Amino acid sequence: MPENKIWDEKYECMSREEMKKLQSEKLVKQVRHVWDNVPYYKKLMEEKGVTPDDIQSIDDLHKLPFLSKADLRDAYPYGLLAKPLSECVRIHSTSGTTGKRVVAFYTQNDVDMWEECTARAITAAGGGKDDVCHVAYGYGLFTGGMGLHGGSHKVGCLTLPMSSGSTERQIQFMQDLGSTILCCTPSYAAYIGETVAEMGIKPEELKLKAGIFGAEPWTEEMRQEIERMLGIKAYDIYGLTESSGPGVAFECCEQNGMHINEDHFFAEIIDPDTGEQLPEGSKGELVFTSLDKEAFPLLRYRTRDVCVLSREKCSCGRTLVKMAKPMGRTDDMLIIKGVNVFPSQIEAGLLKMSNATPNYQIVVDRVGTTDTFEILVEVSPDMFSDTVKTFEELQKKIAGDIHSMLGIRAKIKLVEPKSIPRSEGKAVRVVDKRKLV
Ligand code: DLL
Repeated sequence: MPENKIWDEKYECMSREEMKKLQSEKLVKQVRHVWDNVPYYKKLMEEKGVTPDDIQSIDDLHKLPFLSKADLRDAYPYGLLAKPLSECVRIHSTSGTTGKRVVAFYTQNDVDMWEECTARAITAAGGGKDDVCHVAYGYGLFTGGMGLHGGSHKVGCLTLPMSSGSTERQIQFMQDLGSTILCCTPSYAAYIGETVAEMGIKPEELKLKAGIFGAEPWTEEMRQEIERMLGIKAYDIYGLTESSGPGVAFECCEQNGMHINEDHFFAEIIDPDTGEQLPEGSKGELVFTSLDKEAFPLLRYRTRDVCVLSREKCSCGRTLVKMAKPMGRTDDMLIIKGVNVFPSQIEAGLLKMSNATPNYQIVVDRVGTTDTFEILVEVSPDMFSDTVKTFEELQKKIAGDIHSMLGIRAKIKLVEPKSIPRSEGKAVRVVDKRKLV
C-alpha cells in the first residue's frame, strides 16, 4: 500500500454535517450569481417557476432546471458567461468532433480552485515536493495538460510539461530526468509501456512510481496491465471541460473509486429518462453543480456519464463521496442488434485473455437492416508467430466469451501487433459506420 497523503484535510475529511452546510451556503450564493448574470439560465428557471428564494439549501437543488450539452451549444460562445470577459483569464474547449465545440471560461479564482482539485489528486497519488511530475496529457485547448500542470506546481513537484506525442523522447526524458509521476490518458500510458519494453528498458530502470490516468473509460484489467508494464500504481482521475477539467474526482490509495471534490462540485445521480433524483447507490446519469465557479458556473449539468455514488467509509480518511468508474455514457452507448453494449465491457473481457493486448477496435456497420459487429484485436508478438491452429483457437475463444458476455455474436479478427493506430490522446475504440449513412 503506498503512503496515504492528503492535500487539504479540512475539506477532504470534513464531517457530513459541515459539508452539507458549506454546500448549502455556496449553492444559495451561486444560484443568485447565475440568476443575476446569466439571462439564458434565468429564463430556464422562470420557465420552471423557480426563483433564487426557492433555493435555501442543497436539498432544494432538485427544483432547479437541468443544463445539457445542447444548452451549451445553443449559448455558444458567451451565452452562459457569468463574469465580464475582462475578469476572465483563460479559455478551454472540449475535444468533441461533432457539432459546435463547448468553450469554458475561467477567472483567476476559477483557475486556482481547479488547480487545488488537481493538487489533491497528485497528493493522493503520493506526489510531493520531491517528485518529478511528467505531464503527457495534451496541452492547449484540452484541459488535461494545463489542469495537471497547475496542480503539479501547487504541490511543488518539478513539473515536466511534455504534452503528448514523440513517445521515445518522452521515455528518454523519463530516464534522464527521473520522472516519478506520469500523467496521461490510460491508452497513452499503455502505449508508453509497450514502447518502454520495445526499447529494451525494464520498468525498474525508470523512477516512475505512480500514474494519474483519465479522460477516457478504462477498466481494472487495463489498470493491472499498465501497473505491470510500467512498475507503478495507476490512479484514476475524472473531470470534464464544462466543469473546469480533470480533478472533479480522483482516486486515493484504496484505488477503488474516485473521491468527488464535493466542496466545489455537488453530484447527483438521476434517471436519464425521467430526470428524477435516484437514491444513493443507484446507477444512473451523473449530474454536477459547480458550487463556486465564477465565470462559467453550471447548475445541474447533465454529464451523460453513467455512474454510481457511494458513501462507504474509505480507509484513506477522506469523507468525500466516491464515484465508481463511469460505466459508459447515456448517449454514446452502442446499441448493436438491439443490445446495449459498453466498450468497457469488451475491453475487460479481452484483457482477461493473456494473449490479447489492450489494443482493440470495435467496428459496427449495417448491411441492409442488420447490424454487423466486428472486433479487431491485436495479439502479442509471440502469439503472432504461433501456429494457425493456436491462432484459430484464440479467435474462437474470444468469440465465445464475447457471445456469452453480451448475448450477441461478434466477428473477431486477430490482427498483427501494431496494426491498430495508436493514440496520443483519447483512443478511438469504436468505429460506428452506421452513423455515416
Ligand atoms: O477529458 C478532462 C480530463 C482530462 C479528465 C484529463 C481526466 C484527465 P473532456 O474532453 O471534456 O474532459 O471529456 C469529458 O470524458 O464526460 C467522460 O465521459 C470522459 N472521462 C473523463 N475522465 C474519465 C475517467 C476531459 N476517468 C468526458 N473515466 C467525461 C472514464 C472519463 N471517462
